[in-house]
Amino acid sequence: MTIDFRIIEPVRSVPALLDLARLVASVRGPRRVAVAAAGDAHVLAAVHEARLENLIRPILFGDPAAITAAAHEVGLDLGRADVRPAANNDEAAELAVRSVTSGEADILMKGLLDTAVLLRAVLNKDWGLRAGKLLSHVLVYDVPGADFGRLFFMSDGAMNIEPDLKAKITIVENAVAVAHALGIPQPNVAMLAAVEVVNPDMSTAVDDAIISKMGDRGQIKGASIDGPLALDNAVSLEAARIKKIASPVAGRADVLIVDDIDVGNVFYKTLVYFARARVAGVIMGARAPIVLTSRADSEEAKFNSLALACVLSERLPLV
Ligand code: COD
Repeated sequence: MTIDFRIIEPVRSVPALLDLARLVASVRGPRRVAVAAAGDAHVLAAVHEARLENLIRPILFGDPAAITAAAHEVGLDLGRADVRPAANNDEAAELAVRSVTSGEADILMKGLLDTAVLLRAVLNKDWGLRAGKLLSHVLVYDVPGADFGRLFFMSDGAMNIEPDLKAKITIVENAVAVAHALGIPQPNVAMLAAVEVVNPDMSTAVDDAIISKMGDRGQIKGASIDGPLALDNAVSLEAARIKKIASPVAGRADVLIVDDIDVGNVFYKTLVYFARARVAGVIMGARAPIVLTSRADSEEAKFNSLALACVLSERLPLV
């Protein structure tokens, strides 16, 4: 049985995303997840939870002693878990990536290793997960208690350090692809800057204006794009009205595109630490979804990210 994603209701919250992941798993069965350097207590706890919910089947790559010790830290008995020994983190990353490349696993997940080590393995020209496209990170979040009534998508706060104009175009496309997969066929994309006028001295605003025009001309499809917009008038109709911005995107943005990794990373951590946002994150553009949470992320964020990757893995044809 296949799932017709065109008839999926728009996903408006992280709990609704989890429900969609459960629906996908109930129809298509659990996804296989290759965890690189799996000796991390919170990663194992999230993986265990997703396994219990029958969303995934994990394959744990790394030092078996470290994996067992991390499991004990959170009271888990690994039982008959599929543990694949690796001599060090580089080898764990390579084996996990190869497991996805070979088709054994559907999703790659980062465990206890440096982000750059995993990403370099992902980008390896011979056995990595490149699909001829820029890879970028997409954060999906909602803010409980706020009255937006929708999910937001923010990119890129975790992979591309200082994307140029060309990279930003793919960053938009990757984020839009996630929105489509969650039942939002024509998301509103706000290209964020400090201002909502095109100041020629501000390179972010200039890039935003170019991408916005590309959207108008249909060069970027499946989304309504506007920018530059400041964050307030991107998400608040009232702020957009006060600033007299006539735009279908202003105040109604679903997708928020930031200029560089510093803005995106601070944005993300502000959401989590000051606003208690519910978050899920994934790297898009590769041959399979990649779950790349950081050590300090909660077990819940890791579980949510696995659920998001499960939904997306249904929609990403292997190249
Ligand atoms: N998508 C596709 N290909 C890429 C990408 C990308 N995003 N980035 C680099 N490449 C390709 C390049 O075209 C090149 O062929 C090769 O990979 C190497 O490129 P370099 O020399 O620019 O790459 P590296 O190895 O120096 O750096 C790549 C990283 C992804 C490791 C780097 O960009 C990085 O450290 N990003 C930040 C990750 C991070 O620390 N995040 C923190 C928050 S979790």
